[in-house]
Amino acid sequence: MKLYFKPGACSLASRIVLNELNIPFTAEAVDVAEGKTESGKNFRLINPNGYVPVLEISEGVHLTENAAILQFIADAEPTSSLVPLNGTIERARLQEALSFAGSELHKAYSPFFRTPDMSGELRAQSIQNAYKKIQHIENQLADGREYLTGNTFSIADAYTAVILNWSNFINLDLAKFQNVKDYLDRILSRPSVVESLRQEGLIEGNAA
Ligand SMILES: N[C@@H](CCC(=O)N[C@@H](CS)C(=O)NCC(=O)O)C(=O)O
Repeated sequence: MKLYFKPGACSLASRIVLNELNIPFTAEAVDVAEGKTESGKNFRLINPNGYVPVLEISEGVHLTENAAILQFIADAEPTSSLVPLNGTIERARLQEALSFAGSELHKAYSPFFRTPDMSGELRAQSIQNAYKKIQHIENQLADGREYLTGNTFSIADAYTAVILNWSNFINLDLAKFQNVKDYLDRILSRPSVVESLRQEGLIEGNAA
């Protein structure tokens, strides 16, 4: 399998899950602005939407969209605790958390990257919108659970943590969300996450 990625982008969630499950993979960086991969391929031919992640499952077979890719990877190891079995309420809960990450939380962070010099009223509104989505996670974690769907780490946590971690890059203060801060710290300290950050050059260190 090959992961097309951009360092630190949402494609990091797929890398975390691949590493968490010790699935062998290769990775190729994409310059999404230029529409070119590291080896010079036209990325639009791989994903006409022009964004990462893309998982190449075999020659010419490409899967896009975080929620689909994360489930596909984790379903390769059905006995792992990263995804519950299909058809169970637990799986539906996981898909609920993945949908929230993709269509609510991720989209609330997007304006900060689309308009990096955003300021004034627009930035204030974007912060309020992001806080509304983060508050939902804060509330979910308020019953003492360690992860979104209970006490085991899942693919939804990989995706959610990658997004929440962007707060550091856009100066979004998480101080009023103590549960979220503890949750993020817990995930960032997982060996698979540390290794993934290292592989993308986001932290220094030697291979695990
Ligand atoms: N709906 C897509 C969104 C993916 C996405 O937003 N990718 C961002 C990085 S986090 C990207 O590649 N943006 C570049 C662009 O849109 O040009 C998914 O869930 O996979």
